[in-house]
Amino acid sequence: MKSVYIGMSIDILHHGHINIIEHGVRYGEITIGLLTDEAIASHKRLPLLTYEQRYRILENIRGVKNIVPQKEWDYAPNIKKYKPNFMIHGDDWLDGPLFPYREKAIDALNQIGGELIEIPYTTDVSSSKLKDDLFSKGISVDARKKTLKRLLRVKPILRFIEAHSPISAIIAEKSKYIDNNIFKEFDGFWSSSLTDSIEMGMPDIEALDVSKRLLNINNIFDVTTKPLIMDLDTGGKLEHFQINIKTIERLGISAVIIEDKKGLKKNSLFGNEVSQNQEDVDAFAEKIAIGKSNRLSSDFMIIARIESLILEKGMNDAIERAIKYVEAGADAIMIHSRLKEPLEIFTFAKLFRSNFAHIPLVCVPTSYNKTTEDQLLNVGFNIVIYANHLMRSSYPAMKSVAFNILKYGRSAEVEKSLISIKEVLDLIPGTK
Ligand code: SPV
Ligand code: MG
Repeated sequence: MKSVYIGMSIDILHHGHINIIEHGVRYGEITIGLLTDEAIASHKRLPLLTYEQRYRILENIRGVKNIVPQKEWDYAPNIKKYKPNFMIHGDDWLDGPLFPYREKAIDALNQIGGELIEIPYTTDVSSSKLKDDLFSKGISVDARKKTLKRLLRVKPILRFIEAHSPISAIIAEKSKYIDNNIFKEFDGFWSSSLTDSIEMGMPDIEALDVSKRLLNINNIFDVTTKPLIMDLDTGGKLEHFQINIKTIERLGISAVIIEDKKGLKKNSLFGNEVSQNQEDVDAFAEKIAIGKSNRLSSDFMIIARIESLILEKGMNDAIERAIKYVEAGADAIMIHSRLKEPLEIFTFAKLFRSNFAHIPLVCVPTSYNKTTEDQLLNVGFNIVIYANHLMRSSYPAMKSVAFNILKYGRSAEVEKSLISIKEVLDLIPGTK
């Protein structure tokens, strides 16, 4: 009996998959290389179903003899490992983003004396289209909330971007960068105290109350499907924090970040230029513990944010606090810095990693903005937050248009810098 290898994700099973399997059976005994969540997330959105769930579906399909994990997007490592006589693939990779993987697969097959069989792609169905249709209907509260922990398990580094309104969140959710075999998108949203406050014309001093911020997040959730991390400032009074945390989790928010400041907090990027004080380490550890005990599920994360570097208290203070906060139950640590160079952030990350190999580490590279995600990943960060960029980009655009309408006494001159009315109609389904 000859052996046949087919690589598949089967997140949404459809007749296109069955066509490939039925075709494969004619050539021999089928081994499916089931793409792991990690492999899929390296090139696409996280699958709806986990590896285990997809495995269960697959093992019940006629013709499937063996299932092995395909741990990379690339088929070549498994071809070399399992040495099949044939590999079956749809002919949809003769050009486009999958083409380089075809070359690699052919090369691997040549090395082991295997043969590639390409069959006509089933054109009346597309997994991506089915998925887009599903997501256009929204996502359940629970599924959204769980996504952050799932992503942390399968992706080396996550990128979150600030969303201060539903439209900014739609832009954040839909932005994609695709080039050859690079695929990038934002993994979720940051609800920033700074930009939520600015959006309301208020200072970033915890004056905007949590209920108004949650109303905004609820509106964002109405029109998006990605997970959200909420900046909860200091968390407020212990008694209020306990109550708020439950409401926050019930809405489907995946994590809150609370910062170890007390009294009237000011924005961290001002550091010691303004008067602001750090909370006592034990008092803050207790706040974390109280937050943890008020969670509704383990899917929800409480992330402790350390302000020692912002307030120039030194690296030792930062690390000591990190240790205490993790011991108190913090699910992750955010370290903040307002320096233009990443040296102190890197030093902290290395020290932190020597104490804790697996606790996620979060950073907000607003000031050290030349530092790349790859560099941050290399020193041990797991989440990068672009904390205010959509708000900051909209402001100069609006200001310039307002100015130029005044200047010219008409709007013709600004038209080229605007989204067209046609694009506005296409942007939100149902507008036309
Ligand atoms: C925010 O976005 O509100 C933050 C990050 O807390 S920072 O503004 O850098 O303090
Ligand atoms: Mg903030």
